[in-house]
Amino acid sequence: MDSRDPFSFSTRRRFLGAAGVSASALLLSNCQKQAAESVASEAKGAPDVTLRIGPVLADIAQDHTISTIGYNGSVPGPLTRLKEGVPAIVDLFNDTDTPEYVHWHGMIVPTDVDGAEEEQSLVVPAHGHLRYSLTARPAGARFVHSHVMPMSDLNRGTYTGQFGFVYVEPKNNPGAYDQEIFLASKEWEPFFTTAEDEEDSGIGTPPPDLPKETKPNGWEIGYQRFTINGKAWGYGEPVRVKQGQRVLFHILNGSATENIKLALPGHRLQVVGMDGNPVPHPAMVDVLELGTAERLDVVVEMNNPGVWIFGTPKDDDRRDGLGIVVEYAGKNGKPQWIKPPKQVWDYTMFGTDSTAPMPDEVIPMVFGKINGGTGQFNHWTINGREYSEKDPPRMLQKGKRYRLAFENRTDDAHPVHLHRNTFELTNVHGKPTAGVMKDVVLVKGYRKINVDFTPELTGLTLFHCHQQLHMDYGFKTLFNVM
Ligand SMILES: [Cu+2]
Repeated sequence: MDSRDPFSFSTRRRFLGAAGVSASALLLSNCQKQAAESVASEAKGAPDVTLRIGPVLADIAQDHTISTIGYNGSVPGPLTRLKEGVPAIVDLFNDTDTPEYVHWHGMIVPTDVDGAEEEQSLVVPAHGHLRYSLTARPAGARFVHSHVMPMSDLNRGTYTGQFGFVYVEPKNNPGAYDQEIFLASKEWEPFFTTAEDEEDSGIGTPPPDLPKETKPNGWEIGYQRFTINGKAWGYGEPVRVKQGQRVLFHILNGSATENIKLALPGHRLQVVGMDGNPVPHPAMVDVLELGTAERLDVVVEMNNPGVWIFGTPKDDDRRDGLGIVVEYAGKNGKPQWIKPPKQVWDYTMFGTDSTAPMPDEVIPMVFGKINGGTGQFNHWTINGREYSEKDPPRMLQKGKRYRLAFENRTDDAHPVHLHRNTFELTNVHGKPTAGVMKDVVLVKGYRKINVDFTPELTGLTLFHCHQQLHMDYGFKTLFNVM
């Protein structure tokens, strides 16, 4: 296997033996109370992962440098490779003036190391250090990102460059490909706008009993620049391929707020995994769709020699950088773009049509919106309530199967995420499905989706919309697993 990661680097890890590091051992506690560098830790030895949070200047396009916060001086941060089931020592340094949370998205880990304030996870103090051990699982494409609440501050949280791929290597790697490429998309230079995203394919019909809006829509977020792997297309190195190769792409939507589409002209894209988990029915598509924080594993047969833009079908965003060049050996010239056919993304294409087992309990989750009015923020509700830390978490029992029945009574698409668990899509827009395992699902406007999960780990578990502005203004809730 020729593994050339476009951003491969210095963090290939040495895996320590398990001596002194039990799988579940949390090696540091009370860190929130520690002021800074001198954190005493029982986790001895060299770290397997080091992330240093700090300012980054990144050249993202010709004559265009951005100033942001990132991991280890680059955007995205380094690709972190971990081995499934093997404990790893993690060192987190924070060179900024504000405390940070580093969230291991898609991993089933204890609350202390999950990196979410609502779960009372360990914090990385301002100008401080945090060390702990975690055991990575399940295998597949995960990622790490800031989990602070930026609210109206567009220089914090997921609006910054604090994100990076985590690949949890499976115990058995099928390896049926010639190259493995990691692609992470990102938007930069966010600004407040009143313009709503015009294109939202797959929206449903508003329910007849929906009350009439009394206020106009509040702030939305727009962006000036777009990148894949930190570069506008044509500026960074292309993905270099040879005719006849099978290329496995791991793709991450690293956006704070945007749901995106991607197409590679002249090629069909076989989706083999979603959110890092293999799908039961790998299906061919022309256009990929990724809600905020979703990942896709995609196999492409390179059988159309040329120089192509693997990019967004949205002309404005592609003009502003959202894409990467795919260049066949021996081919050169201007990268080509061809508008892909229209396609409605359908999760059930990748599942089986069997009916999932009945859950022990169904938990209705109705998403609502309270328009903020011009120059204000919209607020978001689950079952009629905005998140409040005063609300007691909903209790769940470890080992029971729960069904979250999402009903989106808003016209926005919500990429909703459950921490510390993997869920199974069991019904999409009224159609039963099974076998698609995810940790984020994009619930389009006025649509219903059911997901089932069986909590394996006790403790607080956060559920939220991954659209940062939605999460910050009410769209989250806590479970507590006993
Ligand atoms: Cu949302």
